[in-house]
Amino acid sequence: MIVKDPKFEISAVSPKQYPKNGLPEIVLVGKSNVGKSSFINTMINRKKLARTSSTPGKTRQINFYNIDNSFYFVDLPGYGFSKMSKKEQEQVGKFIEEYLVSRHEIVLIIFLIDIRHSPTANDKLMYNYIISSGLPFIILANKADKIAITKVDDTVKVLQKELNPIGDIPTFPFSSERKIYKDDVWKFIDDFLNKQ
Ligand SMILES: Nc1nc2c(ncn2[C@@H]2O[C@H](COP(=O)(O)OP(=O)(O)OP(=O)(O)O)[C@@H](O)[C@H]2O)c(=O)[nH]1
Ligand SMILES: [Mg+2]
Repeated sequence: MIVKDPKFEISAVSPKQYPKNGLPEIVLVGKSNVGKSSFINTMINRKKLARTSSTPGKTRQINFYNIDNSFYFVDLPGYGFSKMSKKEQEQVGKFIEEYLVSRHEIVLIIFLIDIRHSPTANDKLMYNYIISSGLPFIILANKADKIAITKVDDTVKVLQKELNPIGDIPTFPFSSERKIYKDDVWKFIDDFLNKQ
C-alpha cells in the first residue's frame, strides 16, 4: 500500500470517544517499549505522527490513526510497565481490555514481541487472551536490527515455536531501524484487507 495522507484522529480513554465511521481497525498490542508506536510511523513513513519514547509507558491512551480513510492503525498503551503507579496500571489495563473486548471494528491484531528475549509471562498471557478472543492476529518479532541479520530467520522460528508450537500464526521479523522487513508486513496487511 502507498499511504498518502495518514492522520492522527483521536486519543480515546472511553468507548464513547472511539470513531463512529465503521472503518476496520488494525490494533498494535505488546509490552511497553517494544515499539508499537514506532511500528506505525515506520509503516506510514512518518517520523513523528505517533509519539514514541525511549522511556517505557509513553502511550497512555488509545490512539486512532486514520490511514487514507481505508482503515485505522490503533495504538494501545503497553503492558508490564512496572514504574507506572498501581492506579495508572489498572487504568491502562482497563482501557486495553475495554477496547479489545467490546470493539467490533477490530479485524486484525498485530502482536509485537522483542526478538532478543523469550516471550515474557505477560506476553504469554496476552497471547492466550488473543487466542481466546478468536480475532485474527500476526506476531512480529521486533527490533530485529538488534541481532545479526543472518540470525533473524532462525530466531523468529524459535520464538514462534515458543508461543505458537502448532505454527499456524503468521510470524514475521520487524524493525523500525532496518526497514527491509516492512514490505512483507504491508503485503500481509494489503492481502488481509482485500479479503475483508
Ligand atoms: N533498535 C530499535 N529500536 C526500536 C525499534 N522500534 C522501536 N524502537 C525504540 O524503542 C523505544 C520504544 O519505542 P515505542 O515505539 O515508543 O514503543 P511502544 O511499544 O509504543 O511503547 P509504549 O507506548 O510505552 O507502550 C524507542 O526508543 C524507539 O526508538 C526497532 O525496531 N529497533
Ligand atoms: Mg507507544
